[in-house]
Amino acid sequence: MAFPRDFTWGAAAAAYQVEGAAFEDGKGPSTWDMFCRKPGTVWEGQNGDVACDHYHRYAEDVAIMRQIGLQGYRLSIAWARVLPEGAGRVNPRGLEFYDRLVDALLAANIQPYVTLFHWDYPYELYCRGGWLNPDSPEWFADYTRVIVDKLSDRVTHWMTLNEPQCFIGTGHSLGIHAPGDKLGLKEVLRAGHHALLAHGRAVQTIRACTKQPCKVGYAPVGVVRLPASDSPEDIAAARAATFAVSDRTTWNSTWWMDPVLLGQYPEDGLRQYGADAPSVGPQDMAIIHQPLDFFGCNLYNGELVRANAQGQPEPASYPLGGPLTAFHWTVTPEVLYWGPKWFWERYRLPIMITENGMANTDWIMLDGRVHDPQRIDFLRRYLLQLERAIAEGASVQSYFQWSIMDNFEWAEGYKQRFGLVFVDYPTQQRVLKDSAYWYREVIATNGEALHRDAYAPA
Ligand code: IFM
Repeated sequence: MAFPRDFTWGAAAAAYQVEGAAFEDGKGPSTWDMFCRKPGTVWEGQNGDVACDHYHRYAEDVAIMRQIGLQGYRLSIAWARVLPEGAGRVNPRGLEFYDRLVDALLAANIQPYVTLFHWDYPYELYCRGGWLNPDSPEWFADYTRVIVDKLSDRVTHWMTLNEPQCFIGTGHSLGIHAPGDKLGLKEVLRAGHHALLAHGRAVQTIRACTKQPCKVGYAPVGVVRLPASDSPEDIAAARAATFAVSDRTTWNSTWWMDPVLLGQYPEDGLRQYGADAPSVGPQDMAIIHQPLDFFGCNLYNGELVRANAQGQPEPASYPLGGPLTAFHWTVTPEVLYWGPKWFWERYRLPIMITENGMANTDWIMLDGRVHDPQRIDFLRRYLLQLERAIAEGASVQSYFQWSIMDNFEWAEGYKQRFGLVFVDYPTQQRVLKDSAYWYREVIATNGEALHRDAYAPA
């Protein structure tokens, strides 16, 4: 068995996607609260006002996590719940929610893994320029201080930003996520640079303010290209493509990882973005490049690549009729093999898989249960690949399934169901899916159950 004895099996969610209580107890608006109100932004005009009502039902949800046997739960903090204007005034009732949640998790023997920013940016700060404002890293550092002062007597695992590629690219360039902007590349990359500085300032703040030794990381998307075959040429091409900035979008790994983990923007990115690359102040890289304890990485799928006649990467087709999730994402389990392997080789920092999972067409069946064999098969295939990466030497410390329960899937609204737990939104009833019972076995056996071919759900 490759999974280390102290491996952490967990699941994840994010504040705006589950909490609800969007305008309660003094919470300020976030860009997502406002974005959802614009016609045509979210499927069926849905929003996160109620979501899974986790704000009120967290005790029930923690009891479910305990039933599944989770060892860790990755949650995020809603910045505007704690600082309604994003800066300045603290809302004690907002802070108390996270206080209660952390206590409940620890009482259930579940370690909280706290992400400081998972996309719900305070609306008032957005009106002051948001990530484009050069003060935005300091706003984030000040907010971080409030959270760390309150929770670090109990919280020992922190992540700064979730998926900067998405909240910068999807939110500020494509305009299909909050705040819904379609800025030019120069502004997009400037906003991104400020987000990276915010990461660095937050790490400094956590280290300075923590009340006990803690571990700090970061959770970008792992944009991984996968070899179309086992040939050494295709493998080399896929590896090269994984670490390349090959277009003028934000959708790559190294632009967002190299500054944080190596202290510099990648050369090919600087060439690719040219005059649109951000200007880097003399101290900027020192701030961004803080020592980290782990490298969080969200991995779902990867595009296939093969070597052309010159050995250069070129796109390869996904197999005809190959499996697709309900989101129409490809199913490529090897992303949990090549991703951790290559990221470990390049960055030499222990890895946490901070998100992985799939959207499925789940519903409560006539027998009252939610049968989701596709998700069990998906997770089993992916986790076997992760085990292979670990067996070959990649240092991987934990795995967080996305998501503990069905939730608000951003522009897709409630259409996509990623949860181990089914949520019937009109009644807020929770039903454990077959995959939740299966995952319980995986956790209880530290991965041994992955090798049982005919697992019959309880
Ligand atoms: O739901 C999202 C999450 O918020 C960020 N990573 C991808 C998930 C699935 O789309």
